[in-house]
Amino acid sequence: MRAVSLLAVVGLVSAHYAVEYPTWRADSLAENTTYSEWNYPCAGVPYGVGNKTEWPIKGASVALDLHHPWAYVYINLGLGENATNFNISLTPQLLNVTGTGNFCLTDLPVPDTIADGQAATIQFVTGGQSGSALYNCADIVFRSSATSPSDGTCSNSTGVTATIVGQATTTSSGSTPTPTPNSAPAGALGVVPQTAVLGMALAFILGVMM
Ligand SMILES: *[C@@H]1O[C@H](CO)[C@@H](O)[C@H](O)[C@H]1NC(C)=O
Ligand SMILES: *[C@@H]1O[C@H](CO)[C@@H](O)[C@H](O)[C@H]1NC(C)=O
Ligand SMILES: *[C@@H]1O[C@H](CO)[C@@H](O)[C@H](O)[C@H]1NC(C)=O
Ligand SMILES: *[C@@H]1O[C@H](CO)[C@@H](O)[C@H](O)[C@H]1NC(C)=O
Ligand SMILES: *[C@@H]1O[C@H](CO)[C@@H](O)[C@H](O)[C@H]1NC(C)=O
Ligand SMILES: *[C@@H]1O[C@H](CO)[C@@H](O)[C@H](O)[C@H]1NC(C)=O
Ligand SMILES: [Cu+2]
Repeated sequence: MRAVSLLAVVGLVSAHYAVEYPTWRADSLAENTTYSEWNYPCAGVPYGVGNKTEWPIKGASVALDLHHPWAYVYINLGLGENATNFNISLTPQLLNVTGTGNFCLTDLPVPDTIADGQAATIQFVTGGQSGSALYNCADIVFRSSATSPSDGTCSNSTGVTATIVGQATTTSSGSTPTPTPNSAPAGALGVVPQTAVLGMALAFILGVMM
């Protein structure tokens, strides 16, 4: 096991998350590249490096491999080749996803104006306690004939659950979060005690070292 020096901690913080489906533009966690998930909008991976996945217009899903104890997760869509404006939200509710491992969202709300053959880029964003964000992108072509991977491929690991930020209700894996018109994030974004921050930092380190 590696010694937890300050340098190691800096390195460990770069463990972040992976996009399992659709195929990401490039492996932004690979150590032999200059890519970094800290970089907006696509982890420093230029357009054209990756392949395009044929992604269903109806019943579209995404799968992530999360490495942190919890993270805000939001997913945006930018239309066109080499999109730079990710102004369509596929997660209208800000999610706090707890647990590490596979996280799968199904039936994402793709706008019904999108036509077969439309090129686009999905932008994945995860946020932490400090407000800093981590990015990844996946390039796609919408296809009405395409189908998402079956449930076995896209599933939630045990203990991975999502809560809509600003809403008290916890949804367990397998259930769909219920939208609330008046959800206000203020309560959930309140002050966190210093001990919690320290605990989180340790959790980050331990979570990544396992
Ligand atoms: C980085 O390493 C991976 C696996 O070790 C390899 O497949 C890939 O080609 C390498 N990329 C570059 C840019 O060297
Ligand atoms: C793109 O697809 C080709 C052919 O399937 C594959 O060899 C290559 O590794 C893929 N590139 C990326 C970045 O996934
Ligand atoms: C994509 O857009 C960026 C920003 O406008 C530009 O720098 C880059 O050259 C474009 N890439 C391709 C492959 O068109
Ligand atoms: C989203 O961005 C695209 C590309 O810049 C633009 O054409 C479109 O009008 C924008 N849509 C909204 C709802 O802002
Ligand atoms: C995974 O969990 C989320 C949130 O709890 C839920 O919305 C989603 O449907 C689950 N995925 C699967 C494949 O059950
Ligand atoms: C997100 O969930 C984690 C774990 O349940 C919790 O510790 C954290 O405070 C939550 N964050 C917010 C802002 O609600
Ligand atoms: Cu990280």
